[in-house]
Amino acid sequence: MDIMTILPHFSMEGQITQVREYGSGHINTTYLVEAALESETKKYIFQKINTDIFRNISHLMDNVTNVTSYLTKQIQARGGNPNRETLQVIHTRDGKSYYRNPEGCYRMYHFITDATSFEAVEKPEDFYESAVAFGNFQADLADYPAETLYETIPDFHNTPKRYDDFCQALQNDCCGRAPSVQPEIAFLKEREGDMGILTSMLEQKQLPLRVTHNDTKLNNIMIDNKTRKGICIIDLDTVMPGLSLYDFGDSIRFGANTAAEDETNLSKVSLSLPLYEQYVKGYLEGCRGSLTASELRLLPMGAKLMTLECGMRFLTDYLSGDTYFKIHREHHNLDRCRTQFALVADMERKWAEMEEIIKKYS
Ligand code: ADP
Ligand code: GN1
Ligand code: MG
Repeated sequence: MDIMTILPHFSMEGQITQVREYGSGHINTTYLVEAALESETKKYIFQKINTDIFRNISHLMDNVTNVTSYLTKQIQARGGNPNRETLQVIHTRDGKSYYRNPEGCYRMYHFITDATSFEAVEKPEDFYESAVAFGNFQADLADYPAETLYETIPDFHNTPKRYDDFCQALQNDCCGRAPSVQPEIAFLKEREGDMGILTSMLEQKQLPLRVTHNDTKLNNIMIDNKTRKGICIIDLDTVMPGLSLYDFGDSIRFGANTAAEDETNLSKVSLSLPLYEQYVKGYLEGCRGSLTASELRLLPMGAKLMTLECGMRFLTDYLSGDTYFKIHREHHNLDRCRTQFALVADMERKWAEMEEIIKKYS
């Protein structure tokens, strides 16, 4: 891809001075672009969107522009700054939300300055603030017309469907890796009965379908460097109708783990109950009392199933030859799978405490 021929299609300002790969997302390829104006440097985020994973980019970008326009109005109404508090799409010079050439699809956002997306919790208060912000995000979108959102990845958090996909990959075993992952396969099979707990409650209308983010890892939120508040939720590719338990669960999976998602020393992996508690407190505040009794009761299950599902997705990708998640070393997806399963096992050990903490704040 020749970036320098693609960038001029976007309505960006200034003379480009630097382009470098940026961030550590597993899906898109992200660049920071710097451009000089007379007295300032402008920064932009430029992304090659993963078109193997997102099959309809026009629908995807319609979701992003519609959700960010909706949020912009709400932020303006409360006197906030939409340029810092939500993503802003930089359109192409012919007014489109993305640029397509034979090699792929590209988009550009304003860069949110003086803010950080963390790979791990440095201060518990930051995790609390991220929880408030993710809760607020859900509350802000409570009246968004959900039926107008496209499902950018169908069945994204349909855990039983993810299990079927895993079984299929296991049966195919296209890389001959199955014999080396017998303990991981057994771990999943032992928990087969848990997989459908949330989806069947959703089907029976015992849990409300909401507009949710669906990918609430800590590095998908910008924390303001000065105020340390969760200022902007990013990575809106998977904003779709979903369960609040998905958003809560995925944040716990990533942020309340005492180790990195790809840690190889599994003795470092555990659920930090103090971080879990900070998140519960912040998320419930951010949701502003909107969660039902069933949602509250099932928050620990959200954390467990999102962690189990993510581990299962890493394992499925490992069995399928690492075609979905970006990997940076051999067996990376297997390492990731193992941390997730170790975390699930620790949650099961700490189940009573996890439930107790929910009771304390509801
Ligand atoms: P992926 O889907 O691959 O995770 P993201 O959209 O999350 O891609 O972007 C990857 C990283 O780039 C983020 O974790 C964040 O650090 C950075 N980033 C993305 N958008 C912005 C933005 N508008 N301003 C500043 N940083 C951003
Ligand atoms: C991916 O895009 P990113 O890196 O924020 C994935 C999530 C996984 C996560 C695991 C669209 O998130 O579902 O939970 O990796 N996103 C997509 O780290 O599949
Ligand atoms: Mg991301």
